[in-house]
Parts: sequence; C-alpha cells; structure tokens
Amino acid sequence: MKVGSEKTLKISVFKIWLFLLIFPFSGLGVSGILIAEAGEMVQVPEGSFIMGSSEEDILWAVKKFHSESLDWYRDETPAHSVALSAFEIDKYEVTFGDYAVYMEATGKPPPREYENSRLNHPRQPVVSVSWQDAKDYCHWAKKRLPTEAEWEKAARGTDKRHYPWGNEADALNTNIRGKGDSYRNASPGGKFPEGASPYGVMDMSGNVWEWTENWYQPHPDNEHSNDFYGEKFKVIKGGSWNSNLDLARPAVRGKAFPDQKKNYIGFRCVASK
Ligand SMILES: [Ca+2]
Ligand SMILES: [Ca+2]
Repeated sequence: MKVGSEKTLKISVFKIWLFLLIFPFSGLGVSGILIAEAGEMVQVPEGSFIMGSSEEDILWAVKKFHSESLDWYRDETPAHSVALSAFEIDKYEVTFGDYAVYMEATGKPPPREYENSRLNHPRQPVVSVSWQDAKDYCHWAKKRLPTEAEWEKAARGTDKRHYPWGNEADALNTNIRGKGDSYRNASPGGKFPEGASPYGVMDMSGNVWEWTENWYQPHPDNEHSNDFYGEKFKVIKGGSWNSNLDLARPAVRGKAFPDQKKNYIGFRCVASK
C-alpha cells in the first residue's frame, strides 16, 4: 500500500472512532456501533484457486437437486485455475446501518426498503441498490466491488468445494428460501456461523445475492452458447433468502441488469494493496 493511502486509511479509522464517540449521544448510536463491526474485513492470501464447475460437479448438482437439464449449469463450466493477488473482503454483506452513514455523509438517496428497515434492523443487509449504487458505496469506503473471481475464491477457498463450509448440501448452514433456517426474508449478517467460508467470510451462500464488478461473460473455454453473455448483465453471486440451495453454490453465476434494484440483491466490498 502506498504511503498516501495508508494515511487515508488511518484517517478513515479515526473517523469511525470519532463516530463511535459522538453517535451514542445523537440517537443513532446503535448503527454507529454496528458499522465498525460490519466494516470488518478478512484476508484472502495470494494464489490460484479453481473457479467454476467441472462436468463432474454439475452432474453432482443435477442429481442432488433433481434438475431437469444439465444445460442449466453450463455457464459455470469449465473448472479453471485463476491466479489472484492477495486482497481483503468484507466479512459481512454491507448493512443498512453502514449505508445510513454513507447517505448521511454524501446526501445519497435511500434505497426503497430503507425507511421500513433502518431503525429496526441496522444489521440487515442493504438491498434494492443498483450495481452503480454498490460501486459508489465501495468507492466512498475506499474499497471496490469484488471481481467474480475474487468473490468466488473468498467463498470456497482453493479445494473446489461446492459450498463455503464444504461439500455437503446442508440447508441449515445458510439463509435460503423458506423458514426452516428461521428466516423468511434476509437475516442480519453472521447468523450462520457454520456457513463460514474457509477464510471466515459470512453469508457467502444465501441471505442476499451480491453484486460483482464483472459483466456476464463466458468463462474461458466455455463451450455453451448463451444469448445472455455480453455487456448486458452483471454477475451476482451466492443466492439469497429467495433461492434454493442449488443456487447458493458459489460457482453459480447469477445475472442482473446493472440498474435492477431488488430486495434480494445486496453487496460487499473488497480492497487490495
Ligand atoms: Ca430462509
Ligand atoms: Ca450473500
């Protein structure tokens, strides 16, 4: 990291502490305290990982989830090695509490769900934000949106596992559709400790889908033709409270128009030196 950005980081940390000191007296103390926790980041070391799914992986998924067609999974293929530099990633999805601080600082308008949610649930993930909203927030926080590859490595590590916690399709490790996991909608971050990724990143499967930097383009050497490839959709990852366990696999490539604002799409940020 350059000296200049180190200085900026120190100033940001100072601002957060100042915020913590002041806000308990201003009626927004709870979200002030929670931002520091929600802003926690996790290190992902430099190195290669296997991104995407092999034929064997997608056959496993078809069988496991009784899917009708292998074609549903072809955009995940082939499994391929991707080398990445070290980076840090937010441990939790960005929350309404975090976003409230950002709106206060920048005058940005609230997302549609904000008025209903912020006071009761500052730890709920922020949703109904466009790709650009997410990108702007990360920029403001001196971070950036993860690439699809960074997101996927942070979620499944380097051993090709199907889920952040391992290979077992355990529906109780994540907030997906239905309330067997105790949540009908999005849950506050970190409610599923068993679902942590190998690096300790939370809610990478389920809760809310997460925006990535990338357009929905084919993986290298992907032989599946798909009219949706191109610069039309951005890749979203991880599935949500509205998805089944199949879609909560980190190799799955969700897609959304960049200006789509949905109550099941949120984001988290990354930073690198
Ligand atoms: Ca649920
Ligand atoms: Ca998520």
